[in-house]
Amino acid sequence: MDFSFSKEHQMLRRMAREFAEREVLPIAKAIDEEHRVPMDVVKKAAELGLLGVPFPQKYGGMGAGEIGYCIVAEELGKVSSSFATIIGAHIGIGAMAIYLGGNEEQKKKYLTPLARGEKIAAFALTEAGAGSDAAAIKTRAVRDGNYFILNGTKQFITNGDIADIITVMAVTDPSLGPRGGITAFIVEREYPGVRIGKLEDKMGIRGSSTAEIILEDVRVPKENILGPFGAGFIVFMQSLDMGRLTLGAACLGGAQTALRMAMEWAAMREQFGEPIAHKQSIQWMIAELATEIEALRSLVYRTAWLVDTRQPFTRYAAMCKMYGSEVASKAVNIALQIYGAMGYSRDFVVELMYRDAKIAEIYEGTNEIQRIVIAENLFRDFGVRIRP
Ligand code: COS
Repeated sequence: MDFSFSKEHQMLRRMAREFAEREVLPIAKAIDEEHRVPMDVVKKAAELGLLGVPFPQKYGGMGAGEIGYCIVAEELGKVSSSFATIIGAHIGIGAMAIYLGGNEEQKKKYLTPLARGEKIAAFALTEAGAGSDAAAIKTRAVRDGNYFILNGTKQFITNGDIADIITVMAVTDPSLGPRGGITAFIVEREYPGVRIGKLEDKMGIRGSSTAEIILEDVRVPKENILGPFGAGFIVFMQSLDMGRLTLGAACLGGAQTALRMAMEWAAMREQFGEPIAHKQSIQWMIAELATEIEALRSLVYRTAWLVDTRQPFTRYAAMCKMYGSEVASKAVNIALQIYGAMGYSRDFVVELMYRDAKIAEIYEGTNEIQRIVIAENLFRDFGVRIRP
């Protein structure tokens, strides 16, 4: 399986797997039941460098690129979607926005402590009226001398309540829309006027937190503009491209665990005097799922390679997210079906995995939005715009 990975990447996988199995797996069920973010384990991940995997060493990162980060996301996804979500929101979109859009000074000041895991990041785009329609945000940033005054409410923000540094998308010119009218800002949690509102009580990924962030007359220095003024929509879309790829990697991990568990159960569970693995109906489910997992693995690592070799990858990241989440959902559905009534019981972890899987079809852009992104990208190659 690892034939094309470098020695360093293979070592990283071993380290991430060992960490995931030793530190995360044993608490996966408890953090779901207690609806608790395991900050102690996040700290241990930081000590190993796992909170800065793709970022260059000069900014406190591991320098392992997107391939390295996908490896870590896959290994974490195997044991806990909650934990993979915490790390994904921190690295994949929160800190990533600073890496992609930030200037040298911002990278030194903000990315470095994030990559070292001394601080935690969140990515604040979504609002009550702006989910799939990201450009419909209402959060406003108005210039006041050397500052911008931010007002608005961000919703469903992963890590919202634990983040020290929040990348925020706000409207700076309502007449211009996503082309020039939206600017990205780096907001410190400690700035006066930043408040945490409602904490979501969720169906799954309950070991991660999802919070409302309220911004009331928050004074943000103009040095904290992320990327060119008016280009915040692009910075955020580019960050989402990265996040979508690594979400696909986490789904790859989750799907493999579901397949393994389904097979172990099918080999052990006897009905009609023999293991149910002897039944063709079970074999077909397993064969089909294993094939899709292999296809997903190829898609994820090829896309990561495109990123690391600086080639266009937007459409492939959307494919990773869409296909990955659908394979993961199918995998947990098959595992639960094979477990039967046992899988529906909270005594077994399959029930938790089933609840955890659904969100990947929704967050970081619904799978319907991913289909639009893929189709638009494909038609653009033919010189055709499929939207007005
Ligand atoms: N990379 C670089 N630029 C991008 C881009 C990307 N991935 N996606 C869009 N842009 C650019 C476009 O090229 C366009 O500029 P030009 O017309 O000059 O080329 C500009 O941004 C506006 O793009 P578009 O017209 O496609 O904007 P829309 O408002 O129609 O929105 C979608 C596009 C639907 C794709 C976007 O709103 C989206 O991704 N929505 C989902 C949001 C999401 O993922 N939410 C999850 C919550 S955050 S975890």
